[in-house]
Amino acid sequence: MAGHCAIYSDQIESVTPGFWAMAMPTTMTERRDGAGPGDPGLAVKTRTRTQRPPMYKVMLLNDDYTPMEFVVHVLERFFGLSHAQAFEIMLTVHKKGLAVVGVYSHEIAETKVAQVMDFARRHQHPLQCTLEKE
Ligand code: TYC
Repeated sequence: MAGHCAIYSDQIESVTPGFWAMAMPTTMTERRDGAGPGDPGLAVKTRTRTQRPPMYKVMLLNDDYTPMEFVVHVLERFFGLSHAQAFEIMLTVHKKGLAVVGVYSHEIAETKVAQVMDFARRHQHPLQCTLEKE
């Protein structure tokens, strides 16, 4: 066929840089910096946003039966609080109904809740501990 020539890309060893860009329709060659095909133009900066992992509040709930000293002990043992800090937070839970006792990654928060719930159950106290996404 006169004037017709098929070129297959796997038959070409090397082409001038920009060859394919020039052959392509403009919609395939538009650049964010507005430079034309084969034009080195300006470097385009891509902003990468580093996501912080979600954090979880661990909360203690009040009830009418768990002894105050037991709650203070739980706060010292599982949340690393001093006796004074533990007593203060226990009183906040007692008066307000609940309090945040710590903020952790999901895995650590789940572990704290499981430890407290298990410890309370083994001592036959109804103490409840939950987590909530911040
Ligand atoms: N309200 C309980 C009492 O009067 C004490 C208590 C405090 C219980 C905090 C649970 O998370 C709690 N013995």
